[in-house]
Amino acid sequence: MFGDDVLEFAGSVGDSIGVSSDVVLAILCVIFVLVLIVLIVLLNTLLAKFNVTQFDPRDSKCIVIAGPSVRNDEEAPGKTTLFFLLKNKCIPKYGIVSSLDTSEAVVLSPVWKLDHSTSVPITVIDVPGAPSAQVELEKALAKASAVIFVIDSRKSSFDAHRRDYARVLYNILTHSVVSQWGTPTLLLCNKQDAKDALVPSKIQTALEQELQRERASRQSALKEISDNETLHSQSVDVPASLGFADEVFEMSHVNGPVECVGCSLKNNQLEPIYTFVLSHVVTNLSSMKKNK
Ligand SMILES: Nc1nc2c(ncn2[C@@H]2O[C@H](COP(=O)(O)OP(=O)(O)OP(=O)(O)O)[C@@H](O)[C@H]2O)c(=O)[nH]1
Ligand SMILES: [Mg+2]
Repeated sequence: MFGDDVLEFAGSVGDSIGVSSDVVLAILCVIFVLVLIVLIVLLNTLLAKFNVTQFDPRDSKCIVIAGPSVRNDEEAPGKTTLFFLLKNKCIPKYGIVSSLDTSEAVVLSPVWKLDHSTSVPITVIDVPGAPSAQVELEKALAKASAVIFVIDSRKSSFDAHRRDYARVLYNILTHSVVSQWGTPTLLLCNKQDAKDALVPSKIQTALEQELQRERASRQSALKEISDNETLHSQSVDVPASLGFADEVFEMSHVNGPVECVGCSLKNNQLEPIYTFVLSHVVTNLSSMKKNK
């Protein structure tokens, strides 16, 4: 068999170089182990280089509420308002102040039913929009199975903060886990009750244009850095880019589904959120259960 062939081979090599077959066998074993180690290291390097994760790291029952923070509380998009509405079905009487910390709650809704029977508990995380919460946001996005990006639709507010919206949305859509696993994202155009509220389709188009600008400015900054680094012959880690470099950016170029809907949280309009979570989170749980 194969073992006999190896012994015979070790014997003949041993005879020809004047050592015992045991020594040849020991040398062959060492070479085999070394080759194995080199192969494992090479495979690991390749997987890390192409950012390949073998398993989905996301929590299948977790959604994240995100969006920028603004200086003026009146113009805050309404992330925490949404969080309280989902959690308590009402907004606190004492009002809401700008968030400093991440909040988390397990929410049950009669709409989020698995196979028309059991209500599925969903963990909702409200991450403050302040730049100091960037690390918190990255951690939350790494486990989110859906993201709700909240926007103040009022023209005056949206026009004043559209660059902030694009910057934060760009970071979300190019987050390594979100882009690799195609995490579904809902662009929630809140405050539709206001007279000057922009319709969701207008907001989506404006964000697409702004994201394209953001992409161009990041790419030119990156090129400058990489030119400098090349001069000093160091390698640069290239962050994920959004969409296709040579095409005008559209939300449909994003790896995961992106939906854009309007609502007024002030008027308790939670249907668009319930529907989104039902079709992108709860329905997936149902198919995961069937595949078990
Ligand atoms: N007109 C109107 N105002 C709303 C609506 N939803 C929320 N607001 C108001 O908009 C503001 C939103 O505040 P928050 O919910 O704290 O906003 P946030 O996104 O959590 O802000 P940060 O925590 O600072 O990042 C509050 O003053 C709400 O009363 C809405 O549907 N219509
Ligand atoms: Mg808040």
